[in-house]
Amino acid sequence: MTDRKERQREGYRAADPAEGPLTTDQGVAVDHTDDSLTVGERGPTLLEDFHFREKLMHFDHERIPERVVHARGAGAYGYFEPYESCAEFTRAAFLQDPSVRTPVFVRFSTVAGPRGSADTVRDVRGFATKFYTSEGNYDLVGNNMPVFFIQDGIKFPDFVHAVKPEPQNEIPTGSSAHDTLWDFVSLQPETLHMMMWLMSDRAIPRSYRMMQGFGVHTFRFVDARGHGTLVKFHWKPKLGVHSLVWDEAQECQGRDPDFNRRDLWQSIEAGEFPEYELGAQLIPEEDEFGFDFDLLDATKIVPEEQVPVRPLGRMVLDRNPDNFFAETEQVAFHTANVVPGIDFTDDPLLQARNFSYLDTQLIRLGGPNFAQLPVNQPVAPVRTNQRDGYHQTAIHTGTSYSPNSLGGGCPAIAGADGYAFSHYPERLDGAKLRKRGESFKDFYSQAAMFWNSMSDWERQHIVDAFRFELGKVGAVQVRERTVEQLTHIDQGLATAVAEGIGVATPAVANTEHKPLASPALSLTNLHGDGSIRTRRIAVLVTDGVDTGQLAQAQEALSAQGAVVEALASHDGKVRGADGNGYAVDRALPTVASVLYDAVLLPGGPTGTPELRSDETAMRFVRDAYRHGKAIGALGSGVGIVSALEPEGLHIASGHGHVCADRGVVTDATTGTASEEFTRAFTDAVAAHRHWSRPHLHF
Ligand code: HDE
Repeated sequence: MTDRKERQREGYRAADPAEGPLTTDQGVAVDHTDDSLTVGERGPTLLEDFHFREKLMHFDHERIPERVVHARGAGAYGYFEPYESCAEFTRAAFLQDPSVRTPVFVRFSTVAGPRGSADTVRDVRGFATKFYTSEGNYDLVGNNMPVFFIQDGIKFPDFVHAVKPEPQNEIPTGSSAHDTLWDFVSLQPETLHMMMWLMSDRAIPRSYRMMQGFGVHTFRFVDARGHGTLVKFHWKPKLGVHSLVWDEAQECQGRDPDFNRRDLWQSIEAGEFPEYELGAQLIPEEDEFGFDFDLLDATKIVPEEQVPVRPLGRMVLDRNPDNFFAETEQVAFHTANVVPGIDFTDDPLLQARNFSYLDTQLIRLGGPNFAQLPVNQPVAPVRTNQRDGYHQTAIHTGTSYSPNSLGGGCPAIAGADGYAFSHYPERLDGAKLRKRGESFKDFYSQAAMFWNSMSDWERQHIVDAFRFELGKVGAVQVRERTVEQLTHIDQGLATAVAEGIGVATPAVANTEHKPLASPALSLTNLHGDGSIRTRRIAVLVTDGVDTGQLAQAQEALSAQGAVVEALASHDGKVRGADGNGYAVDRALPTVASVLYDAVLLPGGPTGTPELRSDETAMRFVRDAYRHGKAIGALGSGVGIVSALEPEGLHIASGHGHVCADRGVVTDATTGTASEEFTRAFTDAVAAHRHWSRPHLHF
């Protein structure tokens, strides 16, 4: 790797331990690290055992406080390159030259759960990017949802206290389904738009590689002449936006709590680099007040149909970190890490963040020198007058004040050559007051817009999510108040939720809002490149499997970038119908359908009855079916699909005929996996889920 960040990291990699003996922290060689120094074989441990004491002392201090929010995350390095110069809007150096790649580090996270919590909880996902630009670090600290729960940062401690586990018993872990959160929501209606997103499938992404990212706030681009343009940032994943279903997400929490983290790591290791397009909604300053809402209100989006997203460039994540703690845990993002050409607006949430992110690192990273940590170090030269403090690693020489003559006046103040950051000279005038502006007070229109923009199945999932979450709330008045709030969004939604949680349907609210909709919000319109790259396809095999047919199908799917794994009741090999051994990738008891995107059932003269009597295998197929996943069956494998009794589905019966019906692709022909079959199965996998399937149950 040749990028500047990589060369910098290289200088920090600790020497390969294979090259010398174990030593103490002081470099003294150690010949024994398994027993402490004692008086006789059974006597007390001696204080003079400096190796033992140092080892324990260090171990005792291995943990640092976890992030108060976004504690659980996973990170990766990569690069960003613009498609063309954005000089028309911003002078930011990293957005000028398509031939210049800027190194990045991205950390994805959940918000509410602690470091050891499960990945697939219902939650917002953080999407924080550090650009190591030639002009210093720029951090775009976003989420996978474009709005936020609150409008003013002063409410953040209240919101976080409400969403975190109940204080008396720290239950539930990483879940919003409890009384205090919904109590807060029902009393603070600005949360409702975000709650709609949280109850939607956006809150259970299939993969960090398959979710959008948003800067959330309105920021400001500034061009070389000092002219400003308001901007909203968007990340779009190349693979499209895809989610799990709730039942599956819950099972994943037990089957693989590292589901999203593992997916990111494995994809990068396999050379399947996650890719996202950075886009911007650009709004001329003179149009700032041309909307039905306030651009400074982070609980609102600017509909893409109103202001299209202009593609700016692409980001590719191509390297996993070397050390989780050193890099992913110690990375310190800060919304105020901006570079010339990018500036803030007066969004009160953003203003609060500009204080909080710097402040939080002091407790988390133990002092003011965290910018010296390798992952946080800019690749741009750093020359400050900051000195001393905990964990100072630099040996500064010379003076550390300005102005000075003894140090030759260094470091000098940047000249007017356009290199330095200069704050946007926004004109402001007003009385000091604590008051939420009237332009922030419409809490329901965009929540309703979100609801209006959903397809039927997305609506059903939202209703189910509300029922699940409120169904875990003990306080009846909180359930009632929340349903009452929902009537301001949509009476049908409120009624459906009320019926599920046993409270009376409240009277129709007299809120009036325009019947807004934004098709860009529905997952049905966010399919990405439509490929099956990195999709995990399970092939269930037993002795007697038709290996020829299987190899054909496997080859065709792998050629399209899918990850195909053969699963059997045991590890090792199964005996194919041709007598040859066929390698098993994983034993069924160690995996589950929820860890795959699709399942393929190959044929074989003796295979099928055996598989049918294997309850683990049958459950695998049943789960894939009810979670809406693609199922392919060949030859006698078709019998397994029929055994599920999927009422009303067209399933192949005779020879040479491929049936594809709502993601169930069957071909009863023995011996070959036809091109027609693999094409139909590929399409079914690419569609992600098949919601119109009869009797889906989540
Ligand atoms: Fe954060 N947030 N936040 N947040 N946030 C933190 O900073 C905070 C908000 C986001 O991977 C903390 O270093 C306040 C919005 C991400 O390291 C802390 C407010 C958005 C991450 C903090 C917000 C975010 C954080 C905790 C309201 C989306 C993880 C640890 C005014 C645009 C970054 C840390 C990582 C982390 C404060 C609201 C995204 C305490 C006060 C809105 C992705 O500083």
